[in-house]
Amino acid sequence: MIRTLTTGLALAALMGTAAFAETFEVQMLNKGSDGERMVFEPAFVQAVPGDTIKFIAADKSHNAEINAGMLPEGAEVFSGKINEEFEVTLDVEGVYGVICKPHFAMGMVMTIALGDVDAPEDFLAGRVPPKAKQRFEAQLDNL
Ligand SMILES: [Cu+2]
Repeated sequence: MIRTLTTGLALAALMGTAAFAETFEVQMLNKGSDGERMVFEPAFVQAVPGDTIKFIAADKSHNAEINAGMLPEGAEVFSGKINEEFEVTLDVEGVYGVICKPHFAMGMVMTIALGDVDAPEDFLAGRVPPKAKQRFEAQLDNL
């Protein structure tokens, strides 16, 4: 009897968590509200497993995709098409580096932190253009 009750409560807690999963909208813009060119806004999202990130093609010619190696172990790579609005639900805790392929060199990047995580040491170990690196570093300062 007690056991059943406990299981029921645990289930309710689980379902409660799912019901409160959030969706974060990220705009892909030619110009941000701070005047910077080629940006994701917001450029940093703090979320928890089960949350969804929705990329909005507010301006044309942008996409959102995981940069090579910039995701937690066991997480799935995602890649949106140019001008495509799409959403992705993330389940693996860690730090995700997202880029717009056409504007990577111009620094169009963003960071998603899933869970209470630190920046991985090798996050910027790959080939990252200077402007993108600068912005990633600023985003990682949020951790
Ligand atoms: Cu872009």
